[in-house]
Amino acid sequence: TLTPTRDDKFSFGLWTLGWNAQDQFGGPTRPHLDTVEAVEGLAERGVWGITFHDDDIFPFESTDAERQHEIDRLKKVTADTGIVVEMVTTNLFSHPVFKDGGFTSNDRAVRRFALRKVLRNIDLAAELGATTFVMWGGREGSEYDAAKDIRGALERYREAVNLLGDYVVEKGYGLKFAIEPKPNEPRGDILLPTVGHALAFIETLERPELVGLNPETGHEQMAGLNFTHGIAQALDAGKLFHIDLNGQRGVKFDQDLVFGHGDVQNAFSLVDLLENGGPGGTPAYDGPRHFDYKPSRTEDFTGVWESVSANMQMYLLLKERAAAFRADPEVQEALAASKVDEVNTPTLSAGEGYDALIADRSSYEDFDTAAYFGGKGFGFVRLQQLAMEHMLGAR
Ligand code: 3MF
Ligand code: MG
Ligand code: MG
Ligand code: MG
Repeated sequence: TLTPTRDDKFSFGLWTLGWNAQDQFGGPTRPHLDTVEAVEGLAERGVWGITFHDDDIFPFESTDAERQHEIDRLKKVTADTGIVVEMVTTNLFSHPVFKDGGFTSNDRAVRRFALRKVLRNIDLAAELGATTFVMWGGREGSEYDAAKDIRGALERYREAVNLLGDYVVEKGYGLKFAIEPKPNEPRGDILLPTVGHALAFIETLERPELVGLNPETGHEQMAGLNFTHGIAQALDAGKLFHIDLNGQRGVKFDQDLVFGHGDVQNAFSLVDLLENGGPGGTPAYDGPRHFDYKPSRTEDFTGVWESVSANMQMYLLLKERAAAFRADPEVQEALAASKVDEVNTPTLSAGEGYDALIADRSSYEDFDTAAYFGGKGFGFVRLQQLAMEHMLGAR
């Protein structure tokens, strides 16, 4: 069934459907969508959770009373609809004060202000019962190599994340952090540009266990990388704390298309990994299926709501197609012929070390390398064709 239910754990950023569609070259093409209307519409469509930046629900310069008023409205509509606030994040990229970054601005006073803004929002995240706090450092970077001491900036990034770790531990909050990598846009180059860079950085923190990743489809694909590979490596490291699903077509600006409306083959392999990549074909990830996309600038509110549903339908459709692919006896035979599962067999036998490997003549001296020239192939093309036929509903 392609009808979403809460059990599917779909969630949306309020900044996605709420976007008023302004871009670098043109103003808004539709009004901002109010929080209460957005949450009600999501709940009606089977959505389970929402996420937001502080500035999505109360403007940057709000008074304490205005801020509280908006928080109360959000609390009421989430209670009325049963929608969960699963993740909260802080906007350290829109206001002019952050033009050279938040945690890594060259200006120390800005860095202290950024930390205070985040600490305040961590309290709000905990109060609303969120379990993940995302950090997308969109302005942490540079356009000019002469303008930024990258090692110093990474030190300051680490100092900031370490302080936030102290805070949540000492306050007893049940929150974990998820860093969201992106290679560029809005900065010319952004720090922690890919999943791999962020994984390496996390290991340098005081509390690496508190910090994981929130990878976004389009962000990896903007760098020409394979998102499914990135997610697999994040899972391998135990760091897939959250995910931003959307669509991107190639190496260009951050398109934020509907999930599956970009590289659909990669979307298929991703859903297959998330849903069937765990032990014995179980899901490999049990967190929110979170969409971070933008309803295109061409759309009116009917189109906005259609795009909301399209994200979930694409996910469910690909999940159904991946299940059909896995269940097909011909696919199972092709997977076996391609030795896809053999990569899970350790290369050394139990207890075998290099001495035994060197003593095994069949591994080298007697190994028939010549048989690989013109010999049996792996059959990967046939396997991919079967995947495509399932994807396109031809099987
Ligand atoms: C930008 C993004 C961000 C982050 C958000 C935290 C505005 O390309 O993807 O969305 O996802 O700041 O989740
Ligand atoms: Mg993005
Ligand atoms: Mg994007
Ligand atoms: Mg994102």
